[in-house]
Amino acid sequence: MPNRVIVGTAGHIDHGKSALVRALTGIDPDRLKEEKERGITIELGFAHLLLPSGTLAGIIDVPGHEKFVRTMVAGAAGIDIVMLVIAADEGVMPQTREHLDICRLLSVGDGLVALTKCDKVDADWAALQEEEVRKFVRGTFLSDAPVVRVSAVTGKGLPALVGALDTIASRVRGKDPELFFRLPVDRSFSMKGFGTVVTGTITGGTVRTGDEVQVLPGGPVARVRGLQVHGGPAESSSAGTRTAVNLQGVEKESVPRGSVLCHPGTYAPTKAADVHLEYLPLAARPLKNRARASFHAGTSSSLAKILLYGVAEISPGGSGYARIELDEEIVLMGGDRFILRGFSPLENFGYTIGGGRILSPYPRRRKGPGKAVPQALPSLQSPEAAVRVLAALEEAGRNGLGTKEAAVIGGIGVAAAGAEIGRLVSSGKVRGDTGGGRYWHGIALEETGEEGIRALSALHDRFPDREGFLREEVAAQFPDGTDPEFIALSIAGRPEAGKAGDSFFLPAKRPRSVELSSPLARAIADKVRETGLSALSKSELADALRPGDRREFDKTLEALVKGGRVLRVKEMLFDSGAIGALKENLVSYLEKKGEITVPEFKDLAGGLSRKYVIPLLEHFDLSKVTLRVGDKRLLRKGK
Ligand SMILES: Nc1nc2c(ncn2[C@@H]2O[C@H](COP(=O)(O)OP(=O)(O)OP(=O)(O)O)[C@@H](O)[C@H]2O)c(=O)[nH]1
Ligand SMILES: [Mg+2]
Repeated sequence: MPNRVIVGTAGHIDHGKSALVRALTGIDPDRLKEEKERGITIELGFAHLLLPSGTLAGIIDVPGHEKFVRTMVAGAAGIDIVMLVIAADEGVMPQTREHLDICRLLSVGDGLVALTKCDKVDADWAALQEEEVRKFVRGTFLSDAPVVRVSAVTGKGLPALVGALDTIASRVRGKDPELFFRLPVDRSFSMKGFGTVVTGTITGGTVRTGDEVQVLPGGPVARVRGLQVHGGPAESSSAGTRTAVNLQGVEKESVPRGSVLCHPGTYAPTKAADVHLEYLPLAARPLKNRARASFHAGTSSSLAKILLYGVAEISPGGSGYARIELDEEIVLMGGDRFILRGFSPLENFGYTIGGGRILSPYPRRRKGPGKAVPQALPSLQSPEAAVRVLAALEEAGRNGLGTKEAAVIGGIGVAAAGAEIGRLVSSGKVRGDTGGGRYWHGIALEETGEEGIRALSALHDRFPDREGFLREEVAAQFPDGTDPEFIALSIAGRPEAGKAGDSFFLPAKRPRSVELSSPLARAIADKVRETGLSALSKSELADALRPGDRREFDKTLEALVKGGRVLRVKEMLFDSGAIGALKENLVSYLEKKGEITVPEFKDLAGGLSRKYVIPLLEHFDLSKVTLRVGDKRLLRKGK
């Protein structure tokens, strides 16, 4: 596979972007009749160019008209290299600026300036314009970029332009093929005999012929019937490649521009995101909290409300953290760039006011966002994936995160997310549930643990007779549907809580424990010991002792059974000391003789009546001392 890059044009209307693409590639990017008639670009145009080094450059030609900036943003979203086209006769114009701002905000990494129409000016003028251009790009990512003088009419300078593109292409860092597959659709049409075809630049992962793909937001699942890459059929296509996908089972109307193709169960569309945004210096007024703007990411856009964190407004040229609330669902990933455009209801076009970076596409629900900057947001900007994943878990709070969501928020592949989470679990900063499907930050664990203790305490107050409460009962005390397993996990780590079987309790709040050294307890224990192996039932014991308070007697007896002083076998109450001694005799008998019959056991127990003999033997079977074979007992292995 040759190395691939995506080159996008940018620049003011009529400065010669499309003419330059045609001169470079022989392909006319203006396909529409209306474009040819009016001599302007309306839709995105596509071409490709094989660079001398063998790198294949996909070219996206954008419109320069100020009414079509929205289309330009969609085109610029996937590009690696910008070719900023400035006509030598006109120089820098409003959309030259706006397009450069957009490329900068979209974090386009590299590019060059094509100073075109040089056939229309003399060399002195061209030199003067070149100087102006250098001043113009100062301080931006193009400050050291080549400025190449060209003419699409005479072809002068084109080889130098191709050479400069090749040099830049060689240092482009490709898009990540480990990410979940995603293709923001920039064109959708139907082709006779093929059905629906969509095109776009794959921004992550790989798609193959035969794959099931989901159209988001809200679209159907379809099958990939075929792929085309730069005019030829392909079995698969990966991140960074312009690709045409022939889809089976969907109409073109259900895959419009702005929708996203992905594999089912990977990305989820969202109506909110936490972001870091930059507000452009040319804006006329400060950006106010709750301002409305149009939001553009990938090839999609939506009207949005901007809720500022920590400040009431951002001055022109400033930046800050914000929650974006979208009117329509969009597919977003951590690290995605976006553009904000102002709009005035009186005109049908807007102007670029800023942009920035998605920090979390699945932000936490917050009461009254706009108060303070959430602690984890700055960490979500970190270049370190480990820091971002930990911050994503902190943000997720008690909802926790699965590995897939962590990958989408962290902007990394799912294998990398799994590895980062594994390291965080080993370091003790993060805990997972037993199935390993969900993970929580230590802070969430701590907070939920505290709330769990309060819930347990309230349950003890309401049900003073209960010894403990199941995790589901504790979970029901939480206002939202917090995962009971997570609640159990968080309470289990608390020193103030105890656990018996499946129940949690607060030792301090359990029903007042019965005093095992009370006179009544001693009387019961003594009586049981006296009767030895000829055990009494509870009512016989009560008759013998005649306790004043029958309820107290019941409680005390239960406590003695629970505490292990009295052994209950089939409603008969034995002294556990006596049973222990009998067990020792039995074991040494079996060690010597190998087996024991019922009559032999009766003798061993000192001629005990059959009423006790059978239940006791069964007790030893059940407690895995003996093994019954026919009418004999053998010693269990390991005893
Ligand atoms: N003399 C001369 N004319 C040029 C050159 N490049 C483009 N033109 C002319 O400039 C006009 C606009 O060129 P386009 O390529 O359509 O400009 P564009 O930047 O694509 O315009 P939009 O897509 O509408 O923003 C056309 O009439 C071209 O023939 C050049 O290098 N020299
Ligand atoms: Mg054009």
